[in-house]
Amino acid sequence: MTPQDIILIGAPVDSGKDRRGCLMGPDAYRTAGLAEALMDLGHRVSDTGNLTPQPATPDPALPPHVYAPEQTAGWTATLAEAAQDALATGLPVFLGGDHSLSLGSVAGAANHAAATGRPQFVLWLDAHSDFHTPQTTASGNLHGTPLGYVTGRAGFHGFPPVAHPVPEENICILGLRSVDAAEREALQATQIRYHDMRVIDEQGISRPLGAFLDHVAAQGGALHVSLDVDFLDPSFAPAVGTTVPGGATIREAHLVMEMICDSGLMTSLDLVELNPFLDDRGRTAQVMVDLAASALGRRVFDRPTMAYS
Ligand code: B3U
Ligand code: MN
Ligand code: MN
Repeated sequence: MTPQDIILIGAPVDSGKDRRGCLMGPDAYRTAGLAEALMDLGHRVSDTGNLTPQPATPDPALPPHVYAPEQTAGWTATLAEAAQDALATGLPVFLGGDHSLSLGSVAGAANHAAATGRPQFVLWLDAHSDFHTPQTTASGNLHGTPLGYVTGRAGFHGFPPVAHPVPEENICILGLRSVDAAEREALQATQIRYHDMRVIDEQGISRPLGAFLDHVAAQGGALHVSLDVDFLDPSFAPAVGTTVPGGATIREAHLVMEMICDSGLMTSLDLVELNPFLDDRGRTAQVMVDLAASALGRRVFDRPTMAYS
């Protein structure tokens, strides 16, 4: 892979759910050697340190059970700006932080894509669909809402307006095995490509992913990849608050990352939901670092690029 300017952006977002610990994520990735792994691949790597959220005020129009909305709204504004700025000079990797950081990282990426005349695409690797709005979430946890926000669903009172919603048909979700009823109903009415673990069991992971990557390439798109720790099976990646058995294996996850790398399409990446407080001697942090390295060029042997669909 040609050397990239990679910008590590620490985003210790911990407001997207009531269980604490994701704020330690950025330092766990640093400790597990993310920058060194990417430099070993020949990339130029800078670490901007950790962001802090802008102040924001709670909006009374939000349902009262929504957890810490003003903090997440502040993070969203900060992260959208950081994403847009970083994309002007390189490939940002957001070190989360819980998945509510993606309200900002994806919105900012979409702003950058619009400014450069490219369509924005999103690959969501997750056990959950994260397609709630503040009105449909039963838990009140905003880490379950980023795809709702960036597609422009209504109800995000007090959050920055989404200047460039990501078109539904530009989104692919892989790894689903926990979808709430309200999300399922809403998702089924969209053009989003969503694939649960049954599809992966029946078809393998390269079929649905390859078809999506071919589509992104044909459209000349920019691709944001959002990797939730719980995409992986908890037996390999225990450091996450919302473990769901039956997830992707290490091998499936590396194949996903290698295919993303071969496609040459990835323009930004989130590493989210790592809770180091729940980890087992850093093994989940290490798996996430290894997956990021695969997405950015680490491999055993080169192989010719091929179309999958
Ligand atoms: N859909 C549930 C669970 C959940 C979503 N994202 C995570 N968990 N990590 C909810 O609370 O919205
Ligand atoms: Mn998620
Ligand atoms: Mn999840």
